[in-house]
Amino acid sequence: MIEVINDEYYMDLAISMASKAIGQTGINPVVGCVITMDGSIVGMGAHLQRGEAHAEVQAVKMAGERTIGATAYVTLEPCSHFGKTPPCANLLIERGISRVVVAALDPNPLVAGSGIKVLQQAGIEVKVGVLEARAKKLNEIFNHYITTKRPFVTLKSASTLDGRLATKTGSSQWISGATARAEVHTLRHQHQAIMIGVNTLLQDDPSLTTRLEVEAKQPIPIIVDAKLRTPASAKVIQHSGQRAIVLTTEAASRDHEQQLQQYGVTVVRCGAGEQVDLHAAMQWLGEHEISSILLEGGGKLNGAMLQAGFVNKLVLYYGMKIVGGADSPALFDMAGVELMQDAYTLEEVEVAQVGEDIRIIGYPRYS
Ligand code: AOF
Ligand code: ZN
Repeated sequence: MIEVINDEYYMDLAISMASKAIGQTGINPVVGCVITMDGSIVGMGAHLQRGEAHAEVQAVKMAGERTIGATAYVTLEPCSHFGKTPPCANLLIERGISRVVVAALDPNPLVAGSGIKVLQQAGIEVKVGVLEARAKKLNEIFNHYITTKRPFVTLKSASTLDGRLATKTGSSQWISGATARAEVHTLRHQHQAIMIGVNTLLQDDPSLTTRLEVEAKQPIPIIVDAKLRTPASAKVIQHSGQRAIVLTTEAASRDHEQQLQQYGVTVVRCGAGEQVDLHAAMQWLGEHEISSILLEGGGKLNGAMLQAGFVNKLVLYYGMKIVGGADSPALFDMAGVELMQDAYTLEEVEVAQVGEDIRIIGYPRYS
């Protein structure tokens, strides 16, 4: 195939650079920038870490003198505000860029179109919307967090074809094959935190670490534990790459809280009810700059999070197995809806074969 060289061609390169940085920019977006002049690429850059240079700054640096009359391709609208770094829109103007091609607007209320305006007022030709759908998906986490101040939650599961997480005796290894299990570690790398229920912790004692062929980012373990039953000896407390957060209620034992704190655990009391108040929990996590969570179940927590409207995306692996059993743990253990028309439905569904398993990705519609 011969790829025709046009605006999409260079934007594709910028998106590609940004996409490899998913998971490493914290609450910031991933952004890529390519600068071209006289038919050549003269600068490239990506935003790699919060607090560090924005993509445009990196690309301009590489381009050096060759920015006057150049075109800049940016996956996200250049910023117009003073954050941890000065505004990129001003930088592009100062460096004499004459044309800016943008994939998607920045939903950050501090920017939201004003970056484009600043460029246009300076007489720069601006084109918006090149590969926009891809660019928006690339920053689905950032776009959600910056507008709601709550974490983006991806629910990941491995279940049988009949929607069970284990057999009636609790046997669960393995439902999905090696290829699917390897993908899960990439998902862990790409999320800031990983959430499980205390029942899963007590049953499986998982380590919740990211294990890849290369060095990977370790998510913060979050345990939803109303009665504070998490033992200090649990692997997530003793061996995880990051200090755990345990979400509990007012009634939880102060002594046990102190014991967990000795291991660096943060215990957060969310509500005074029987269950952890998920609204309070999500609020707290958002305020503490956790912008993404990989939810790895159990069925009760999956059900509660879905019912509360906090699940933004589903990545469901189905092993080609049927186990039956009325009491086998279900993927969504919740009261259930009365009528089919009240079912939770998924949008933008993607189905793929992954090794011997099927992977379904979708976005729940809440209305
Ligand atoms: C861009 N290019 O590469 C990025 C942008 O705290 P700061 O200074 O890093 O600013 C963060 C905000 O800037 C972030 O919320 C988003 O609106 C924008 N990010 N903008 O032009 C970049 N990373
Ligand atoms: Zn910027």
